[in-house]
Amino acid sequence: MRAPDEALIVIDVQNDFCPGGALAVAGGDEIVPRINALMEGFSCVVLTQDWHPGDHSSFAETHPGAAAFSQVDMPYGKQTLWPRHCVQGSTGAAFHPDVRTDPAHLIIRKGFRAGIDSYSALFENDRATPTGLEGYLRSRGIGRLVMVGLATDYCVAYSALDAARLGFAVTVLTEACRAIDLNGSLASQLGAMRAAGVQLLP
Ligand code: VGL
Ligand code: ZN
Repeated sequence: MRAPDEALIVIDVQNDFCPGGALAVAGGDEIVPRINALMEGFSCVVLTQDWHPGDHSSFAETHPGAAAFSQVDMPYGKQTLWPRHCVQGSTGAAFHPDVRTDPAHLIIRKGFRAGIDSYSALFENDRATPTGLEGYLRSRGIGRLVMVGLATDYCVAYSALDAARLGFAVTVLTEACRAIDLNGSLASQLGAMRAAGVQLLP
């Protein structure tokens, strides 16, 4: 059993990020057995769920003429446009059917405001609007986070970087994650995590 101040944070292991999904991450489903096994060892388990309204501003189709995987300027900075994914209540937004959800103590949803995306489990993409997860973790006495899930270079990396900035000790288990890898994003986000003191372990 891990120490009582350690939490497992399972990021966005949802159908749309798995093979066959709207924003499929290669091998996204391969990480499920390991994640299920990891849950056994933690006294705090949190799952996150990307949870967008149908007209979310991160969807390419919300911006007439814009291509998926291009970037637009939003009031909070640059935003990559994605294929429509993880629409609230859809099958794509559901957890992969093999992910164990019973051991989860908290399921936190993010990206539910139409005008702003939220890659991170802790802050929306303005890096300032909190999701509430920090308060939950601190009030449970959690100081150390182990992160796994999808995608390494987006929601996992943003979560890890925010958590490190808040002073949590953060470990990312890279082999229990899979990446989108858009224009070198995987290498650059692995570098950013290392530089921020995030421990990267297999
Ligand atoms: C994610 C892109 C858009 C992720 C979520 O979970 O990494 N990536 N929405
Ligand atoms: Zn999303």
